[in-house]
Amino acid sequence: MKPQVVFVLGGPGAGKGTQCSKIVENYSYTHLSAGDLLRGERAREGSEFGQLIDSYIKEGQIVPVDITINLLRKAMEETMKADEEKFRFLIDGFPRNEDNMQGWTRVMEDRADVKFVLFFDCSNEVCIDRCLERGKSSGRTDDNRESLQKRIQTYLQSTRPIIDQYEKHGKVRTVDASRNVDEVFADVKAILDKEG
Ligand code: UP5
Ligand code: MG
Repeated sequence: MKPQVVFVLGGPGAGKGTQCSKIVENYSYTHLSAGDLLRGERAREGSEFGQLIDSYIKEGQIVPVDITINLLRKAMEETMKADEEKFRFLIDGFPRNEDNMQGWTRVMEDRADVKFVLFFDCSNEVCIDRCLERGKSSGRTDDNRESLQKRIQTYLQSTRPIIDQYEKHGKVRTVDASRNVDEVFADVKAILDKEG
């Protein structure tokens, strides 16, 4: 069975991870956060990419796709190997720029079907407030004002154009993510119930 993929995009702190967790509770999807995979690789003893990932994340820059795509591919393969019924994936926080898109096309286009992009639309102010609030306890090296400015810049310059490209092909399902978690999820449910 070819893996079925939903890309989950939106600004830093838009609620991608929160909503993906709720989707997993209610639907047969596996959640893969590209950011979490990169943070895991950064923490892995013996990783040759630890320092590079660390500095990219702090600077709000997008890690070269070869690293990210290998982590995603491995995670997908391992999931399906362990349970062949698990072929539906939420890929959260990827693709974020043109380099990511090219990497996906090169490595994954023939191995997986992208169904649509779930886009959590949220103002920069709300995104920043949520991340600063989370930063009080998250331990994330990028939940501070300085990194957040850079993350927002990168999002606007590099990721929005990717969302726009998918939009042109009618592939984007947009949710107003500035509301509370349950209100946002009600819209997510309506989309998933319709799209299958
Ligand atoms: N919260 C969530 N929903 C809420 C709601 N509706 N109302 C009120 N509060 C809400 O939520 C963030 C915070 O807001 C939480 O405290 C939550 O409780 C609250 P979360 O669900 O974590 O939002 P999310 O969109 O997942 O935010 P995250 O910070 O994870 O987004 P980013 O896209 O910035 O982070 P990510 O981990 O994807 O990437 C981090 C870095 O990794 C990138 O900047 C980049 O350097 C690198 N990266 C790559 O290089 N390549 C990749 O492919 C992916 C990442
Ligand atoms: Mg996240």
